[in-house]
Amino acid sequence: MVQVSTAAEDFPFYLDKEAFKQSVQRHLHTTYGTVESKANSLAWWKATCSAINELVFEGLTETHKKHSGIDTRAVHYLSLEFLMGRLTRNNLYNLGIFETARDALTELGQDIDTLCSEEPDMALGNGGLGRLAACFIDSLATLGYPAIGYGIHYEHGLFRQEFRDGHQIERPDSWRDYGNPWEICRPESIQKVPLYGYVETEFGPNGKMRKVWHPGEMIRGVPWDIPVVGFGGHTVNILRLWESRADDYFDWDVFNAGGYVDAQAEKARAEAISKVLYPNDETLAGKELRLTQQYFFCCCSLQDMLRRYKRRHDDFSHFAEQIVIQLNDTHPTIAIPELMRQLVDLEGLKWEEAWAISQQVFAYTNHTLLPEALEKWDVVLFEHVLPRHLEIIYEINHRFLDEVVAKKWPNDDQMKQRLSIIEEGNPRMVRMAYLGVVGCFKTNGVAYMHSELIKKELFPYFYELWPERFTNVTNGITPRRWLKACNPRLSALFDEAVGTHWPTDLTLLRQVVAKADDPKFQKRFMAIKHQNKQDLAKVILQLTGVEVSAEAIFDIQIKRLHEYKRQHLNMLHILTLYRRLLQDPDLDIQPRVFIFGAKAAPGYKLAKDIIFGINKIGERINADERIKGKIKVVFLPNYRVSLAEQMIPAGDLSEQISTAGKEASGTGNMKFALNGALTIGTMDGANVEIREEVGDENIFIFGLSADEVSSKLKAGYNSRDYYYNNPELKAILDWLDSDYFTPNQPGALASIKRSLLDGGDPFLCLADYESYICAQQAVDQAYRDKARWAKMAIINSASVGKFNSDRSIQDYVDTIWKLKSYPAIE
Ligand code: NTF
Repeated sequence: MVQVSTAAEDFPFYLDKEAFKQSVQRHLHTTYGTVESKANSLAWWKATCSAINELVFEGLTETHKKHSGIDTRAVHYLSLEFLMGRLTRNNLYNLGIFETARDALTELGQDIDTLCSEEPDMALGNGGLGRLAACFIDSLATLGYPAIGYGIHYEHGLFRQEFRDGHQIERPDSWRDYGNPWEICRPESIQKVPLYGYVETEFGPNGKMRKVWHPGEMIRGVPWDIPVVGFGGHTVNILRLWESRADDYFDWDVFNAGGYVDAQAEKARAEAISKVLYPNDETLAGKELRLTQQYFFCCCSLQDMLRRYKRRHDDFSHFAEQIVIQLNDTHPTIAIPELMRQLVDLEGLKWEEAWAISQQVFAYTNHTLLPEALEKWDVVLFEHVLPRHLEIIYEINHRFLDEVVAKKWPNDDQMKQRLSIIEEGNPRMVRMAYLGVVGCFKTNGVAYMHSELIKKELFPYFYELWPERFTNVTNGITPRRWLKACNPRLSALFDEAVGTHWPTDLTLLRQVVAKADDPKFQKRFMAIKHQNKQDLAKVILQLTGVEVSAEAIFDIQIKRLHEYKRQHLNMLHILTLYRRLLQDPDLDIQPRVFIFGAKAAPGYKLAKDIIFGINKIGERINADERIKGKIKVVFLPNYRVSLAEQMIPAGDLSEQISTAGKEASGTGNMKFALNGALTIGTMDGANVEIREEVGDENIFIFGLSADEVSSKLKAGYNSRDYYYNNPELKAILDWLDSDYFTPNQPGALASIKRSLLDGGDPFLCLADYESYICAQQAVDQAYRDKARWAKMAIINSASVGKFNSDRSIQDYVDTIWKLKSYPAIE
C-alpha cells in the first residue's frame, strides 16, 4: 500500500513522492511484468494508473461503507452517453497529488504529459449532452452527494475522424483495445434482460387477472464500474456501465443437432447491443437496435436499484424516499414503463400503488427543441421488441387522458389527441417526450431561455396542466477539468490572486475583476494566453502541417457540425475577408487564424459538405501568398475532449453563433469564457446568461432574437432577398459554384449555396450575415487596443462563476433531488 497520511493537508490522500515512485515501480514489475529498461510509455502510464488506483479504490470502499451504512437517498443519473475523455490527469488533480506524481515520474525518467497522452479518450458520447453528464458526476462526487451514473459500456465510442482530400472519413474508435486501467468488472451484479416474445393474460386461483410476458430472448448485462473521484478526494462514486452478453443458456440438443453456428450467431446478436454508440447528435435514430440499447441499460439499472433497495426493505413504501432517477433526455424514458413492469408484474404491486411510486421517482431533463431530435417510436416496432411495455404505455396513456385531460378539458377530443402519448398517424408513434412529462414529477430545461421555450412552445398544454412541474436548471462545467487541469498557467495566476479555493467556489474569481484595469496583471494574463496559443500552434502544425502565428487572433469554433450551429455562417465571414483581401492586399485587418473542430454524423450529407468546404477554402487561403498570411484556416481532425482541453485555453474568440432559439444551452461557450476568450454570439441558450454575467460591453452579440426568428419564419422568410440585395454576399455565394477552391471539380461546394437559397436557408444564415460581419469588425477593432482586449478577457474569466457545474448540481438538489451531502472521508 501507498503510505497515506491525513496530516495537515486539505486533501485526505497526502502522500510523498518516494511512496508514489515505489508504487509505480512495483506495479511496473508485478502488475505489468516488465522492467524500467524495457517499459514503453504505455506500460509506464498503466503502472502510474495502478498506483493512483490504490488511492481511488480506498476512497471507493470508504464511500461505499459510508453511504450504505446510513442507507441514504441517492440520485441515479440515467444517460445513454457519458463523454468522460481522459481520466489520469483529472484523477491526479482531484486527489490533490498531481505535483507529487509529476515529480516522482520525472525522477523515474518519465514525462507526465507524455504518459497522460497514452490514454485513449473515453468517448462514450456525441457532444454537449454526454459531456454534461460527465461534468455532473464530477460535481456530485465533489459535493459528497450519494449518486450513481448508469449508462452503456460501448465497445466503440464516437468514431475517429480522419480527413481524406478534405472529406470526413469515419474509423472505428477502440478505446479499450489494450485494456482500461480505470474500470472494474462486477460479475456478481450481472442482470438479465428479456426481449421480444409475447404477452399472455392469465387468471390466478382468486380469479385475479395478470399479464405474463414470455420473452423470445434473454440477454445478460455485465456491469463495469468506473470510479468517479470528487475534487478533494472526499468521495468516490461510481459510474456503472452495462455490457451486453449472450445468456449462459446453451441448448445441447440444438448443439448436437448441428446448431453450433446458430448458437454463435445468437451470441453475436446479443453482443451487438453494446457494440457501438449511435453517432447522431440532435437527430433520432428510429432503429430497433437503438430502442434495444435504451431498454437494455434501463432494465439492468432498475434491477440493480431494486436489488439494492430490497436488501434493506421488505416492501416498497420507502422506495421513493430512497431513490430519485434523473432521465438525461428522452433516451432513458423507457425506464418509466419498465419500473411499472417490475413493480406490478414482478413484485405484485397494484397499478395505482406502483404509479404513485413511479411518479415520485422520475425527473426528466430536456436538452433540445429541434423537432428531429424528439424521439418517437413506431408502435409496430415497439410491440415487436417490448410487447409488455407497449401495453403499459397504453394503460398510462389511457388513465392520463381519461383522468387528467378529460377533467381539465371536458369533451375536448382534439385536446386528447394533442396530448396523447400515442400519435395517431400513419404509422402510429409513441412520443417519448410526452411519456417523460407525464411520468415525471419535474421536467427541466438547461438554460433560462430554453426552459421558457419548453413551456411556451414545446409543451404549452402540459404546462397549462401542470405549471409546477416545469423548471430550469442552467448547465455548468466542472472548473477542475476546464480550468485547473487544462490551463495550469492561468490556474497558478488565479491561485496567487484569490487563493486556492476557487476550484470549488468559482465565484471567488470575481475578485479578479478589480485587477482588470491593472496593466501589470493584464500583461501577465495576456502572456499566459500567448503561451497557450504557442502551444496550440505546435499542435496545429503537427496535425495539419499549417504554420500559424500566436500573434494572430485565435478565432475558434468547436462543436458538433450542424446547420443550426452555423459553421457555414463562419465560413461566409472567412470568404468575405478573403475576398476583401484579394481586392485590397493592404487592407488593414488584424491577422486571424480560424480554427475549427467538429464531427459530422456519418449520414448527414450537408454537414459533411460543410467540413469539406471549410477544408478546401482553407487550403486555398493558406497557400495564397497574395494575402501575406493575414488569415489562415485550419480544421483539426478528430475533435474530442482531449483536443478541446488543448484548444480552449488558447482561444481569443469563441464562436457561439447558433440561430436564436435553437441551442438549448451550449457549454463550450462557458469553457471559453472561463479561459479568457471573448464570445461572439447570438442571443441563444446560455449566451444570454453569459452576457448577463460579463456585461454587454464584454461580449459581441449580433443577429435576430428568438422572437424575431420565429416571426420572420411565420411571415415567410425568403433568403434570396438578402442574396440579391447584398452584392458582396452574392459574390461569395457565387464563388461556391466555381472551381476556385476545388480545382477541376467545379460545383463541388455548390450544395452549401443551394441549401442557403433553394433550400430556403432554414437557419437564417443570410438574415444574420450582415450583422455577423459587423460584429466581427467590432472584434477586429477591439483586438487592436491591447489593454481593452485584456480587460475584457479578464472580466470574462472572472465573471462566469455561475457556470460551475457544482452550482447546477446544487440547483438540482434543491429543486428536484432533495439529497443530503455525506462526504465519506473527512
Ligand atoms: C444538447 N442536446 C444541446 O444541443 C446543447 O445546447 C446543450 O448544452 C447540451 O445538450 C447539454 O444540455 C443534445 O445533445 C440532444 F441530444 F439533446 F439533442
